[in-house]
Amino acid sequence: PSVCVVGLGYIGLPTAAVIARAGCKVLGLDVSQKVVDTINRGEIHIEEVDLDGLVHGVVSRGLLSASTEVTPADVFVIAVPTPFDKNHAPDISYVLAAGRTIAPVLKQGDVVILESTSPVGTTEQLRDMIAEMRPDLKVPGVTGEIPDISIAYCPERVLPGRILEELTNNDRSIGGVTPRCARKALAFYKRFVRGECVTTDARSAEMTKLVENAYRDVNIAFANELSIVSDKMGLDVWEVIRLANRHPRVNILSPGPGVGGHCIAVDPWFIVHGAPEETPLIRTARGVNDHKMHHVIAKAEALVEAHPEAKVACLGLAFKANIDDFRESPARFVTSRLARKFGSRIHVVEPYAAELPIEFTDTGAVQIDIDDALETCEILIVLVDHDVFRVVPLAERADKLVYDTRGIWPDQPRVVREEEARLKLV
Ligand code: SAJ
Repeated sequence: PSVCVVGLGYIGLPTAAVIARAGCKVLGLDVSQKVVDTINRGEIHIEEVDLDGLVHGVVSRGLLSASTEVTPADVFVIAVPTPFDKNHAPDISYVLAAGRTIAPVLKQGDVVILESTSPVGTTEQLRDMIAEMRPDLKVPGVTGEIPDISIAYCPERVLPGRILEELTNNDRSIGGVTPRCARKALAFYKRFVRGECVTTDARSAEMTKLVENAYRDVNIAFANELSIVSDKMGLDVWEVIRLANRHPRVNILSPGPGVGGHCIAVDPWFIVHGAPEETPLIRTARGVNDHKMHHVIAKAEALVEAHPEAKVACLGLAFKANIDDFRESPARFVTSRLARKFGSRIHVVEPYAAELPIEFTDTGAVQIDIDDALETCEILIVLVDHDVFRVVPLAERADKLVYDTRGIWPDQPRVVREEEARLKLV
């Protein structure tokens, strides 16, 4: 079939490329002319492991092209952002705009699939909008008649940094507006997904996606709460978690400087917004994870203030390990706060960044590499668990004052806590 992927961002572009690799002719649709031009040159505008080679290959073989103008296709895959507003209410306007764009070119037999993370009921809203715009088409689930088109919800669940691998290997939930729609979408995903594809209804599939990320958020919140409790009790949270995880039915996640990225910190709100009275746990978990970042800022500031002569290295800006994605990153936020407060005392180590982000301009903070940091800085604040930091041997950091928010150096002498006791911080 010919496929149109609407939205060529972090999910849409890799998805379009993988579908093209499976032999389908794919048109990628995006509102940005710049993005369209980049892809048509066989280049990419986002960073993801191995994506550049794949896009270059499918574009040069004529399987993938990009445009700002929609043309008819057999399958439409919508992968546009669904942000939230300042009250944490989901904003599905990009989904509806995508629906408005494709509605005029829909024809009998077409399959429309929504992949964007969406509040429960969005796929049906999309269906209703298409029905309104195209009274000539029989849409599924409105009348008992056999519909002209199929509409389904199939969330992506890929992990940034492993997108291409997970796109093909992960299991997929495929939620049809009707069972027939689910079967049509299933036949499409079977073309390029090696994982198991499980069919369900659209609302269950929408909720499943939100639940997966809320589950992770709640579990990270548990770890983050433990880290704050352990601080207060003078315990090493990493040691406690390591030991607890030896229990066959316990698997605690890792504390960190807060939860970043564009999914885990956002999606739980879609559940809370849909059922505010029934979601105290999910809401509290969000609060715990947001609070953790401010706890880290306060501790780091106290440490830096207590050593006015010391040079400080902040290790990592990315939102998690081994990727060059700096959006919604607690590490970046913590470091920029320190840079604004302490200026040229702050040295930023981020091997995945060519230069410091814009908010560091005029702070006086400078970017250095890990070797310079180990040579010149007395305080090390670990904010991201990049492998390049993890492998620094104890001999090179034993005399440093370390605040390790990720627990990458379990063998580090417990200097910070002693400092804190002195500062009456705990
Ligand atoms: N984090 C911790 N401790 C942990 C695990 C993660 O502090 O033990 C932090 C990370 O450092 C990061 C944040 O949480 O700041 C999120 O990272 P992540 O690796 O948990 O997730 P994302 O945002 O990269 O991708 C998630 C994945 N969802 C789940 O694992 C349930 C991915 O499969 C989804 O496709 C993606 O969200 C998405 O697009 O929804």
